[in-house]
Amino acid sequence: MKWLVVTAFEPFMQESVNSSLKVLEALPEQVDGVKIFKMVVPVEFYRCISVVIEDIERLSPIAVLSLGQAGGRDAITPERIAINIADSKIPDNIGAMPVDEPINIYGEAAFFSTLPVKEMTEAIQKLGIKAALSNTAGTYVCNYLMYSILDFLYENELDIPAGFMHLPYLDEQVKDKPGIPSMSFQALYEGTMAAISAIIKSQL
Ligand code: PCA
Repeated sequence: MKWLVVTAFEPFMQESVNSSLKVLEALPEQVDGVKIFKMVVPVEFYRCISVVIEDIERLSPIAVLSLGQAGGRDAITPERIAINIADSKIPDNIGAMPVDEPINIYGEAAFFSTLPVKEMTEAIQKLGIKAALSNTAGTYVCNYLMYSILDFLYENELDIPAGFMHLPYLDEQVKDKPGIPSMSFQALYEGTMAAISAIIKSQL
């Protein structure tokens, strides 16, 4: 059985939904013969990674795609790089707010995504959905999870491609936020499916 692990985050800050979680919940059980293993991750710096590690080891998936919400972005953005720093201006869901803190004091400065980020971006754009390759996943929990997964795979010499993709707000989330960009659920869902197909294609 071939698995693709897809993770998404719980809502955070004052939001009652997270666009990445809405998309995760709607994903089919299987894409192109590969089973999708869905994981919901808490928006907590120090716990997010421990939730995913066990299943990655157990399933030995063909790849790991993590999803998160980047409120304010106007495009679906595969992330190129994760950096070894947690530097937060807002608390996580249990109040932690690390400042200038290395994620792993013995770790590499950064890790590049090992997913086919350009193919993912192009596959989304081909559908007429706005997508762009991003060169920063920020310094909040999403970057923390992306760095920690890549660090774990590197340290354990596991040859599993992994990376992150940020999604804009859903239309319903910006009703009280004038001027802030958003996308329809359909666009976020279809864009994510296109990225998943690109990942699977690269692993065949
Ligand atoms: N987005 C946040 C954390 C959880 C999420 O969905 C981020 O970009 O770091």
